[in-house]
Amino acid sequence: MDMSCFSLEGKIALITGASYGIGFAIAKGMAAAGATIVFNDIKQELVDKGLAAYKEAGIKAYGYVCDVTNEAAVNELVAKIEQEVGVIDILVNNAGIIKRIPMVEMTAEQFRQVIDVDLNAPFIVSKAVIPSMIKKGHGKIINICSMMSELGRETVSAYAAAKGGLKMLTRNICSEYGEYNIQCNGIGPGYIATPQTAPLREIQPDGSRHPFDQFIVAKTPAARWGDADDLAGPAVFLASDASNFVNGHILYVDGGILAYIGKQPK
Ligand code: NAP
Ligand code: GCO
Repeated sequence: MDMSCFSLEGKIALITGASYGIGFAIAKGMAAAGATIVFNDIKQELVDKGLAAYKEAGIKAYGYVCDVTNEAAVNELVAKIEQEVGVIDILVNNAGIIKRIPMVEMTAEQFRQVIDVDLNAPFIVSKAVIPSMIKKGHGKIINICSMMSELGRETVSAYAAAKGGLKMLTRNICSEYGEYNIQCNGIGPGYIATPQTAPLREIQPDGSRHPFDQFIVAKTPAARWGDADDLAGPAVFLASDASNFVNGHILYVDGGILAYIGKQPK
């Protein structure tokens, strides 16, 4: 088998919200496979921080300021990228937020904010890039889903609703645009050590590990939190020609947590 099917040489990848965290790790992996990296963040200072981090990693990335919930700004961003870099071959809808609030204490506005970033924005950005992918005759869209695309837990009602919706948006883009050689898949990370989950890993005043940290390690067959770099290989696979007949699939990269009922407490 010709392994060049895993190469991303000559491909342009837009990873949203990729100044750091999972997006940054996925971008590094795609760059290593030959892709040209384009990313955005909400604030110039974060774009600058991201550009410096990419440069330090030996990657010449293109960074733009853009709030992915703003459709006009996203359309402008895509047009600018097409003009300055080229047509986007690979889109990773990575930008996301979470608000951990008990549902009955969460305001409708807070719920909407999470849905806006985690579900509406992937719709907006995908809609902006698909026409050019159709013209080009191919495209890859990777939506960063979650364990919460399958499971619920206390305080994450908005996030779970968004990520569950993102799973089905992934399947619908697959259904609607598969005939144009566009593959739309999801990656469902398990619990990954990034700024987003830092509050769940804080060392307690008595020096012990956070109870949720202990819970997740016990619930994960790999017996560890994931590292953002654990997601790079799966992302390269879904961005490459190696996955041209994989469509509408959510690839869980979770150390086995979804497969495991959990240990009997000692
Ligand atoms: P993170 O560390 O909080 O990074 C999120 C990134 O998204 C930041 O760069 C953030 O920029 C950006 N962002 C947020 N709102 C944005 C907007 N409106 N427009 C543009 N950029 C925006 O999160 P992460 O842990 O890397 O997670 C990345 C993705 O993976 C998210 O979709 C998350 O839901 C998902 N995920 C994470 C885990 C995990 O355990 N960490 C597991 C499963 C899925 P700012 O810094 O400017 O806000
Ligand atoms: C939480 C975590 C999770 C992870 C991830 C798991 O509060 O439960 O933040 O939601 O971010 O989505 O896959």
